[in-house]
Amino acid sequence: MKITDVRTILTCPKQNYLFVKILTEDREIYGIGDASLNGREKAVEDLIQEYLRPMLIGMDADRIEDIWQTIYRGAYWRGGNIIMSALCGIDMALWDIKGKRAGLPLYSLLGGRVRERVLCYSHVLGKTNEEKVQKAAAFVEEKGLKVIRLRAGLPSANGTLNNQGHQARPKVEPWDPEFLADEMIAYFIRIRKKVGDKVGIIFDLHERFSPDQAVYIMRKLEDYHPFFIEDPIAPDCIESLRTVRAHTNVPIAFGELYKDRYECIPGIIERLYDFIRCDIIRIGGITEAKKINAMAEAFDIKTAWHGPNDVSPVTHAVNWHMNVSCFNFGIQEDGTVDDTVKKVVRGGPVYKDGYLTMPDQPGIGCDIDEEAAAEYPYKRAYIPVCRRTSDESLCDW
Ligand code: GCO
Ligand code: MG
Repeated sequence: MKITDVRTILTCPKQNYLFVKILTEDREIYGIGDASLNGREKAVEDLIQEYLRPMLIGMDADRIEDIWQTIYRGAYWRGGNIIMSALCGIDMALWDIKGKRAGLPLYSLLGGRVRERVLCYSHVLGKTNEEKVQKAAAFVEEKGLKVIRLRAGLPSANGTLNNQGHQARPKVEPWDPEFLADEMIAYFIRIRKKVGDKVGIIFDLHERFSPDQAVYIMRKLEDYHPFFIEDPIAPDCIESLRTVRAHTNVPIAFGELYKDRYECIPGIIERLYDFIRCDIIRIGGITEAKKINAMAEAFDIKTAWHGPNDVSPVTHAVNWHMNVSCFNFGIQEDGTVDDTVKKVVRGGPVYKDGYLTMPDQPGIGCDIDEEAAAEYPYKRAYIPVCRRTSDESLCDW
């Protein structure tokens, strides 16, 4: 079945998203994918429109692997966030088409169900850590959560949503890793005491600490049994991850910033982490995710795919299909989808009592209302940057 067009839908219902829509010679069958790269959406759109669309028109939509390799290797210059995000938008849309043609949900194409529902965790939100400590127990109770997630940061951990205005430059947030380790440890312990021992607590250190600082925090938290510590350090130096791993026995989740399977390899074969948590868009989509998943399974590493509030329901749905069909699933991050986003994107996982489910539908099971999307035009927005209050130097956000 030939590809007849590749369209991009750039929209900002609360958050900028870049969706891909691939049309085929069967007018009834099209695929939807997500190519959103928070803070750099237009660069991805240009790559798709200027270079990928012309070469994809006329290609056989059934040949997902061949198209993936052609985009990845065929350009000679390979990898990186912009290329991999574009590749993901196309890859997801092709899997969606394959599912619709077969009349089967994506999970079925991936091997079929191995579980009925998907254990998930939610972010404890609030303007200050103090507010989060106060709210945590009620939040767990009301939502029926089995696992919650905290983030190291000051003052708010509301992520990057609510970017309603055009931004001329990134917002600057304060962060002093040298002086805040003890405060972060105390924060975790206070939450543990509030929610009790039965609730899992994930602590996302968000690449914000150096290896020595991360080890200091993690060792102090060993007795408070974190579900896992997420991205304790930046991913750039594998030796640093080896150091962290060697000095603490707390479970580690890693890889939110990885861009392909090759970056995952050293950590997987040395078991430097217990959970791999790539972002499915960043690594080039379902085709790459299933390869990473298979490598991780062989080394007893579980999955915890990236899926916060600023990820669209299309990607949440893809995560869900992966989770429900892969043996080595660990847990899934569940982003609350804003009501405005629901006007633009239909479908996606449904939350109930700590788990996610999705109704059976062919393909990924999501659609974009293009008229609604047009009512929320793109607004330039950046991911914030962190600077130390002490000397104003830049540190990892
Ligand atoms: C997480 C993440 C996110 C990212 C965000 C960037 O949920 O684990 O670290 O909150 O910061 O997705 O756009
Ligand atoms: Mg994270």
